[in-house]
Amino acid sequence: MTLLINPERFKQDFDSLAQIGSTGTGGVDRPALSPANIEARKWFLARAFESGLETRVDSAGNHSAVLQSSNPDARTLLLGSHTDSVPMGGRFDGALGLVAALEAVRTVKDAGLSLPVHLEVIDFTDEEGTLVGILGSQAVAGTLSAESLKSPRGGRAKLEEGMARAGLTDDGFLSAKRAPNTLAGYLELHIEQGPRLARSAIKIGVVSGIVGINSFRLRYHGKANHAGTTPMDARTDASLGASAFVLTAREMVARDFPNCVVNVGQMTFKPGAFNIIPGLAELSLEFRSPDPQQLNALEASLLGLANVVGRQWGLILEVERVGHCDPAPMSERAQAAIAAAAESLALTHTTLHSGAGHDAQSLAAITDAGMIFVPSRDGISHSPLEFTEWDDCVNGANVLLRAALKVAES
Ligand code: HGY
Ligand code: MN
Ligand code: MN
Repeated sequence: MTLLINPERFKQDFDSLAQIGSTGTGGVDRPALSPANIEARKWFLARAFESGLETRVDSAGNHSAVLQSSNPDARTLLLGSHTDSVPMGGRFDGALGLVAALEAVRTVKDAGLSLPVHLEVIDFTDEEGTLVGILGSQAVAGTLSAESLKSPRGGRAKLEEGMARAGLTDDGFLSAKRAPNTLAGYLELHIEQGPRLARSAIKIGVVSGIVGINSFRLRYHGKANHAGTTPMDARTDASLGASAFVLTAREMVARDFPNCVVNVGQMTFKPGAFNIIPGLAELSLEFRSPDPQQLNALEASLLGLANVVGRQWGLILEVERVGHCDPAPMSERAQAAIAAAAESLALTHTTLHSGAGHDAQSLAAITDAGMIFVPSRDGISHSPLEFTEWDDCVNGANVLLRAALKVAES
């Protein structure tokens, strides 16, 4: 097995995609179903069509490029990732994996290989959760609930806006499930988004499992009042409870859940004026654990803490669950194929767990799912500073190609 991707064509595509929604500072701003994300998906289908691949869009808005097997009853090996980004994100997160998958399938087509599987490159809708989170892949896995569409972490209004722009419906999302017996597996190349590979100078990460993520919107209700005339000891200031919660939550997790993380990415005070004591503080709470039981324990501790802090500051706490995805182990079969592919290219590799969420954790529910990591410079991601050396990108794409051939033949 000596097949290699075409690095020039791969780079040309990667750079073209990075122009769509470019921040001008090295990153991209392509939130799910935004005009920029829709433009990126159109670009993907056009490139796939030019390459002679069959293009499809399913009822969850997942965009695909397919290289059919000569056997019409063959199962499908999915190679995917996502073109949506976090606001002001990096140009590698998601995009690298999708363009590498397109390049790998084109390489198979150019080589005239006849495989016992259909190869399908797939761009999943809203991986990042600016609307729901791993939305398109949950739809394919059949694990998406109607509930999660009603109160998504990006807000129902923003979800409806994106759905209208892209011509999507709740029913469409809920009817996009693929039958597990039609699939031969799922592979995804992705940047590590952390420092481990870069620090160890190891070239390839074989992902063993992916973290579980829960999200809540917390609202602390206090009393808006005059910022100048209200005595300091007579205030019911929502901002104080919110701030106390953020600081104590961090201390608690570092102390009691050292292998977990917690983040408050948004905090809004209302009415929101210089001279009004905030009557409402709204926080976006997200926390992660590699273990399902621990994720539940972490949730109980954080919500318990949020209640105690609310009482301490005389505030009423409102809690709304806006997201949940289970931790997922990656398939041994996929991990073995990835490790063998790395060895066939004389690339060092190590097994590691993903602290980032990915579409692969949805697909793990219905098929053999595997992920390949390549190093992130200084471990930075979800920032325009996100960067991976191009040689590492090419290595990742070649490992994806060869792992796909191994999964296809096994
Ligand atoms: O948030 C994450 O972990 C991933 O980048 N979507
Ligand atoms: Mn990603
Ligand atoms: Mn991301």
